[in-house]
Amino acid sequence: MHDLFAEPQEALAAGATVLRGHALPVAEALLAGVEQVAAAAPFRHMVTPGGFTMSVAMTNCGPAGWVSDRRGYRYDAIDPDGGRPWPAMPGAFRALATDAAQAAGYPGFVPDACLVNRYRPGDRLTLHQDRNERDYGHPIVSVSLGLPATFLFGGDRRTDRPRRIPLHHGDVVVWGGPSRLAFHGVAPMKDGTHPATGAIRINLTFRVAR
Ligand code: MD3
Ligand code: FE
Repeated sequence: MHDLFAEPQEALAAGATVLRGHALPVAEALLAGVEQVAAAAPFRHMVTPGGFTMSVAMTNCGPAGWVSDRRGYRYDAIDPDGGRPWPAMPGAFRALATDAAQAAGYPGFVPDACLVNRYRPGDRLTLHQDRNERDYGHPIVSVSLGLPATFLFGGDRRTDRPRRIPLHHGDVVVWGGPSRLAFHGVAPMKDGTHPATGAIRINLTFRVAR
């Protein structure tokens, strides 16, 4: 049983909650899971529909994987690089996502998709909305591991000036309700090393895609 009052819980915006350090007790297990997933479905740089290669490297686990290519963005059960289903979602991943969602007020969250993002210094994610999921009634749970990042949290329009939110190793953010379709991104990563990952940030993003 997770103690709701044992850690700082910041309301970022309506429906969005930062759980500082929530993943610290399982960080090593999560990173071991990332190694396992990447052994079966290696990190790759996807291409956007507009023809740009993303600086962030990605892979997936679970029944539905997020993919991008010249044809568009979508979820697919098959890894286009390997031609096989994405690796299973490690139990520790699903348990953490369900627990964090519950702690933020979203009971019964069972993700079918986990996108694993790998950032190196200089990498960034430009402002975007997550709109490839069927039902925006489900929240998104994100877990930060390794190097810190500056998360950019905007509004309903791309032109709304984003807030800058520092995210550190072990932080978990749950985005639901009115925040679910907010524009967001990650500022260019600074140089550095982290004891758990070296010069890398890993972000796990859990979704109900279908
Ligand atoms: C706010 N990843 O994979 S996770 C993504 O740190 C993505 O790798 C970022 O944006 C990363 O699509 C941010 C946090 C996140 C995810 C989804 C959101 C924040 C969100 C959806 C709506 C609002
Ligand atoms: Fe996103």
